[in-house]
Amino acid sequence: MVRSFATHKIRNCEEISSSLWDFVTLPGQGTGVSRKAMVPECWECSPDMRGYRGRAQYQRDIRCFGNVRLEFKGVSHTAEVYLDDRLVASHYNAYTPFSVDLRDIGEGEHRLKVVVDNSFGEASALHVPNDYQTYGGITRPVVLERQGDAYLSGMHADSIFKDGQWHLKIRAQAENLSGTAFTGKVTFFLGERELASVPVRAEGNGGASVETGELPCEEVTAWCPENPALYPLTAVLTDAHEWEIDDLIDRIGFRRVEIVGKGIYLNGNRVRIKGFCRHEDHPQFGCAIPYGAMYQDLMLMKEAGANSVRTSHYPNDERFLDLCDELGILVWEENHARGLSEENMRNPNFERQCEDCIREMITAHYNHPSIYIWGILNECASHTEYGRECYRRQYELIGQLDSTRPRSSASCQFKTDICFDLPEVVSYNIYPLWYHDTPPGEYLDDLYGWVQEETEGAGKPFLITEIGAGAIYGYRTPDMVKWSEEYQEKALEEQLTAVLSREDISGVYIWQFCDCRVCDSWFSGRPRTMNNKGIWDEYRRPKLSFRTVKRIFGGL
Ligand code: ADA
Repeated sequence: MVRSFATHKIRNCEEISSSLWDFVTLPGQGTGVSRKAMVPECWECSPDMRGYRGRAQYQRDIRCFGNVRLEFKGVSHTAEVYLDDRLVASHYNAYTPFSVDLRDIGEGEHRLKVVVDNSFGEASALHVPNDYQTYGGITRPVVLERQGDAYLSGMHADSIFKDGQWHLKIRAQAENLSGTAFTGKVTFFLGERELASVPVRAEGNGGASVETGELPCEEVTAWCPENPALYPLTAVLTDAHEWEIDDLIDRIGFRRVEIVGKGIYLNGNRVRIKGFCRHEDHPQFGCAIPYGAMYQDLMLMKEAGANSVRTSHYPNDERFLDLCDELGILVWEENHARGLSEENMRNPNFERQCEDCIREMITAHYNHPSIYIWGILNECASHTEYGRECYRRQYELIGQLDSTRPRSSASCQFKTDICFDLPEVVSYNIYPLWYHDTPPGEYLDDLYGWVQEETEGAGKPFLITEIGAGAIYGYRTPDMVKWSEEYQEKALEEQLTAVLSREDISGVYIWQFCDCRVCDSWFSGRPRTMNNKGIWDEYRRPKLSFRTVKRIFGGL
């Protein structure tokens, strides 16, 4: 499945993943592999591809004709797409979707090849050896669609509360694949109810956007964690003959996120974040986590009493966000970056790859009510002038793409961050009792005081976006030493109490939900070549600290 609901009734679309494709490793790396492979997958999860870093090719035949659109929800990390040996698309970044329009395809079988590369190097500024694994493969679903001469390529909706009721303001984009002008209209429905109809005209081989006014929506229920009410929003494209030629179905929630003083507010109620940072990682599936396993992760978080998840450190699978919408779990979603130094940020590909990721993330995920904030550049060089200019440009781009959500960035630059004038929310990753033994309350007061007295982050909401400690699952000892489950539980007790006892602080994300694979080169500081700060281990077995987190978060 591609989403947790059907995104079209008129458009002919078919998921061509969830199937075996032909697979072969490409020359240049060890002995070759040539066999069938499951799509989606991470190739490292197959016995003959453990640790493979390089290029490989997936191939299958597709039967199609006319105008065809291929959408890849995620390929890790660089893709080249060929149809009948002609390069038709390429894309960088495992965590964002991309698509290609193919015109006037002749009737019959066509050969689809996807060359995938998960190697590191100068061309990859964001996928670098890091404290998480970069896998290889077609890791998310692939969709094949039939297009007419014109189709709807996107739709964003803003819910607005005014004059005592909810309104909806919708923007949609139409694409014209023919050489002559297209005229028609776009009709919007909330559920079965027609909201508005807007004329559209797109020049040949061009596009056109349409926008409604603020449409009153009586009798709708606000989306909130306690009652995550969702509504299908449909756009139907009709041509000059009134024929319905395409449609687009998304799902929305009526809610508003506001910053008032030091508070983050949802529908007028102050939010207190109690969350987990989560990598898309699993010992059997890598980052290609099946839908059911995503659901189980979220149910474990709810059992612990969490109300939010941080997609550390990249945009997540759309199906996971669908589940957060349905389960009422608030999401901090962020672009792809972790711990990149100024030198890394000076990679000539860095800025373009970051901005592409931001555009693709917001374009694809805009309508998810569960996303309450956009994050950027986790622990990058926000303490240098060069780094600050990158932060400034990326915050500015987010503001252009979405003016409805606050922005932030998880900083680790203790008392040296120079970017707090830029975001709406100030966020920090801190590890008292792990990387240093300062008492959490003392460390927090010192840092918070500096932000309030010395920076332009004063008076803004303040989030702890990472706090935690490591524990090897099963390592039990009364000695209360680091890496024991007992020590992790004790550290988290003090850390979470320190954060949540300070009413001014808007909340906390525990690093991290479960243990995850890290790159081989990180083995020295990471026993098992894993990041072991999970409250659950990689098989989602709870460590001792789960009971303490559950008590403090107010779990079931
Ligand atoms: C940083 C980083 C995380 C993880 C964490 C740790 O805060 O943002 O990705 O590496 O440190 O485990 O030390």
